[in-house]
Amino acid sequence: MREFAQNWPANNWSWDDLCQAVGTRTTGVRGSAFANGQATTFFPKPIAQKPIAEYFKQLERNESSDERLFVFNLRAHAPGLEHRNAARFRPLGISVAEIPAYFFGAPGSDTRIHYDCDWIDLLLSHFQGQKRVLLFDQNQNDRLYQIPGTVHSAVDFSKLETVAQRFPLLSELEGYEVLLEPGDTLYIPKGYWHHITYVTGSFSITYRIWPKSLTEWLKTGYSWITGGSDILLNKLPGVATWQARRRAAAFLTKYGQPL
Ligand SMILES: O=C(O)CCC(=O)C(=O)O
Repeated sequence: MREFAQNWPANNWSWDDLCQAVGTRTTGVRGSAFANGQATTFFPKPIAQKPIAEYFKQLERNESSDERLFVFNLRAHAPGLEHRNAARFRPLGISVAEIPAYFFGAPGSDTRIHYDCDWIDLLLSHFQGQKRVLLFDQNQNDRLYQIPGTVHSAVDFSKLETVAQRFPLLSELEGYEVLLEPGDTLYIPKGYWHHITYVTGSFSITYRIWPKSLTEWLKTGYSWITGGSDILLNKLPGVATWQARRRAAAFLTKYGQPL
């Protein structure tokens, strides 16, 4: 929806406003899961701790790096800003949870291809710069080399040219590509794979559309329980390594090649 979020307060925040709003708070910035050996990990782990305002200034200067803030709680770090947008979707007949998830990225960084584990419709509104999004339906799972038991693919989409030979089914992929500009909102249906490339320093806010039927609620509730327990279990010593080994073995069986 081109320009849907053009009148949102977030579209008027300058990098200076954002720096002032976060003050001297610090946070962990995330990097590329593939570069940091986290290809089978659920959530990317922070690669560095830094003042949030310093990171925002890097984005303003458009400094290339693989640093991102992923599902960032800007509301907690910048309570002085207006974070309520749920009512803005009402004219469309859409009811969303008033729980904004923020995503910041430097030019050249990317969010690895995945689909959201809670099996829910998403609305991603974009601000400040440009972002390229690739979208794929669930019927593309095998062509995307899904890692069994995860919402992730074995393919590093930031290096498509170099990895294409290793993953021949990629040549049969069918999907969508869109370049988001400030004020645009993208609907990502439940289960849709998304790969995000930050073309310039920019940020987005994602809202989740409440499930509409009992069946949808049951599926989302089940995904919250299984996804949540997976995240917690992986924090236990040894579990993440054991899971990685199990997933690598399942991948080899399924695709006849190592992960
Ligand atoms: O914009 C991004 O970097 C990631 C967005 C995303 O994964 C989501 O909204 O679920």
